[in-house]
Amino acid sequence: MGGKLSIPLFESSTHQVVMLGLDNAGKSTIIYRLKLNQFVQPTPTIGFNCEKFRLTSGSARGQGFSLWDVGGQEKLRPLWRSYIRHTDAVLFVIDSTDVERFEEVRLEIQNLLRLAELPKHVPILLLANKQDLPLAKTKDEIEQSMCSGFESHLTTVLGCCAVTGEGLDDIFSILYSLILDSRDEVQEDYFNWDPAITVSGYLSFTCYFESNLGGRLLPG
Ligand SMILES: Nc1nc2c(ncn2[C@@H]2O[C@H](COP(=O)(O)OP(=O)(O)O)[C@@H](O)[C@H]2O)c(=O)[nH]1
Ligand SMILES: [Mg+2]
Repeated sequence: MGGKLSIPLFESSTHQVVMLGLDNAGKSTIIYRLKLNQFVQPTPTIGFNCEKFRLTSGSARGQGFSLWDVGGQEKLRPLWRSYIRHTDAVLFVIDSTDVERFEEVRLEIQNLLRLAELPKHVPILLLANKQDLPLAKTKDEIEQSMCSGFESHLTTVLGCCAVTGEGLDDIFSILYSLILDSRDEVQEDYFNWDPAITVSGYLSFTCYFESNLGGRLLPG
């Protein structure tokens, strides 16, 4: 009997997603919930965890995701910088009840955008976690207080609860569509280059070269 040639129906690739957020936001609980489909009481993350997922249904069917759960304690946050350089998306988790630390969250997000130079094509999915608790701020309240200054990055906010799994069902489809939309934007930027700017840049470089460097670099 001859073997069947199997041709994949969907393009398959693995997307790198880094999970950031202050300690106690619920990052590890979310990753366990997604992996095991049950609540696991986590211990504080030292360093990082990485879990791999491959989707078998939904709009992200066939896609792989590596979720990097990076420790959020203050002394570990400088490590975020090295994770965001090669990521396809950021999943930023917020404890929606911890209003006292909202300012700290805002500062960390700003640092991420400005100091750590999160590449412009990397989208951010904010998870307003712990929506089961009575004092939790709603998704809209979190969006209003956290999302100014995000203009250069595609951003979506989702409310969720890592204990019950509510709000996490479509997380990979949403991540996948954010990643695709961001790539489209990068391509548009690339094709929208202005020939006038390129030509004037070339001319000014040529003038600069001839008046400042030419005499010293050209033989004779
Ligand atoms: N009530 C409630 N507790 C949560 C939720 N998500 C996480 N927790 C709890 O918050 C604490 C910190 O969670 P953890 O995943 O370790 O946070 P991490 O430091 O961001 O990884 C743990 O006691 C979790 O059980 C949630 O959605 N609702
Ligand atoms: Mg953790």
